[in-house]
Amino acid sequence: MVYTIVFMRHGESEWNLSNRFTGWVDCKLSEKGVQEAIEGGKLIKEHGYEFDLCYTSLLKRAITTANYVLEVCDQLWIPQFRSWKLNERMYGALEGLNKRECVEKHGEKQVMEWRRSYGTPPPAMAEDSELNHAFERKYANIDGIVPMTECLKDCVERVVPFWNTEIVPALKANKRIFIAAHGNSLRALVKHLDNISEKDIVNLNIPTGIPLVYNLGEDLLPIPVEDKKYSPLTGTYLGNENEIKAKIEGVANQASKK
Ligand code: DG2
Repeated sequence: MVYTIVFMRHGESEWNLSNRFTGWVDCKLSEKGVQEAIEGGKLIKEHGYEFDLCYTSLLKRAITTANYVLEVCDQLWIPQFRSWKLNERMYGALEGLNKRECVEKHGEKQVMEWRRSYGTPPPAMAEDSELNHAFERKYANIDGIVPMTECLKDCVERVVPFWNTEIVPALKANKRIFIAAHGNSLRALVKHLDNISEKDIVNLNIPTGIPLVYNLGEDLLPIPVEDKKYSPLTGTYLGNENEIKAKIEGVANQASKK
């Protein structure tokens, strides 16, 4: 039995466009992001993927992306489930700051540590920040405490249990699944699936709006492939390889000096 699952980072958001750390700030897709979501949907349609369930975060950039994708491939009718556990990682006091300006202020090394290290969270958001998410109605009933900052490890600690308790049983019940989520919640998921080390996950960047297809075996782990196009991922992105690699590079460079 092969279980196929399709992941996609949402299309470009307004804050991706203005190069700001976003985290749990609930910003919209940019015009380009809407187009990316539609194009992602077209690719899914062209490849003939059909879904029974869709999962997203509680953030509108992922929810809207899922809706565009499912509309384009005429599957808007399938049940959709939303969970904060698929949210972007909470970016703490960096939320709202421009990534390049952060580099100018704190240096490339420090910002890289905050963005990509496995275990170092950015500074916590101030309690009195107007962005403090603890008072948002959508987080009133979460099981746990609204985080004031998160590193990738924290993200893994919520995403992987969600995978094990929600997604795995659905896959085992032969549900075909589409997940629209975020750069770092997806990094957390593929780290788990592909058993990527803490050292190697630092270099993994996920592009916006590109479907990422995984074939999983009976053990719900990726079926090994001979040629990993997007190493260390076993999964494959749909679309033009050169364009996808350029987009991945673009994400990596969002917080470089250039
Ligand atoms: C981005 C990821 O999250 O940023 O929070 O700024 O996927 O929701 O746009 P997304 C953010 P980086 O970790 O790539 O800087």
